Amino acid sequence: VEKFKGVFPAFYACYDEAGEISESRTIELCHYLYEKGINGLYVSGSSGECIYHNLEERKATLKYVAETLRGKITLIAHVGAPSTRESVILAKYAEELGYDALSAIPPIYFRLPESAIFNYWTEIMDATELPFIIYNIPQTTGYSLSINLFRKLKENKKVIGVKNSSMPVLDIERFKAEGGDNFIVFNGPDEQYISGRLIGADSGIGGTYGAMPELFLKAEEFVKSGNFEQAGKIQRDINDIIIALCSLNGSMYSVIKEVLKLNGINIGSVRGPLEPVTGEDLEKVKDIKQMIDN
Ligand code: HMN
Repeated sequence: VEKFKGVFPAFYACYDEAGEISESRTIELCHYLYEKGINGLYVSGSSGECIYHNLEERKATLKYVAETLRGKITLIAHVGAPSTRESVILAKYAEELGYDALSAIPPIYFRLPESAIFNYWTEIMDATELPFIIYNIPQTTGYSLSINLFRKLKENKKVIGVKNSSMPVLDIERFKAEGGDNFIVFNGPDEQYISGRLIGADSGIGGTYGAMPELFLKAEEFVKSGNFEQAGKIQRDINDIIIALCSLNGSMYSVIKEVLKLNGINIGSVRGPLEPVTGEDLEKVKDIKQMIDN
């Protein structure tokens, strides 16, 4: 379980100027984040725009990241997809590539009963020998993981953790209490990293870490050393930055990608229907970079 502890940026989709997945830019972002000292990556999740990628594009991203960082840091492959069939293909591929664990959202679009959700996750787990991390993100999937289903899933030895992105920090505490010491709970909401860690999360996976890895690594350091005053201060700074990242006319990920450009990392923009930052708001990205650097 030690290798699943720490700060895990959710990896961003890297596009070329034509909007296609870019191998060289994916590799560049890998090196950039790796050199910051992160503990691992969560690849092809929400922040990776996985929902807008076809199977070949998702495989390509999984491959470029694995080839660059396999063996250096912990790699988690998110393989949730519209159909079980596609998820299983991605799971097997991730195993071949040497990923350390799999993770998946519950089924999307149709509201399915818990029996179907259980079967979906179980079929993914049965497809490989890899450990599995449940992904609970009710605000985007419409399904909030129940304690009953959690308990049932936990009977499967492959289930080693949950990435909890629901907003109540209480959910983190409950999953940790049910899961026990060797069970890894990942904090999802970046705005509550410190709170999540204090109430029981072992680690964090987040969509804004990539924009400010230093701040989350510092926050983690302060939590570890018990310096809660400083930890709280960093969290409040982080939250001001997240609110700023969400205040411009493009989607949060497009703003983050503009911030990265100012840091010398060009991974293109976002894929529609996510919207790019445009016009005067592009200028405002500089102020956000300032906030991060200060
Ligand atoms: C992923 O790529 O799967 C993300 O890590 C999901 C993550 O939990 C994000 N949640 C949502 O997008 C709903 C957060 O990191 C989020 O981006 C952050 O808290 C800012 O609101």
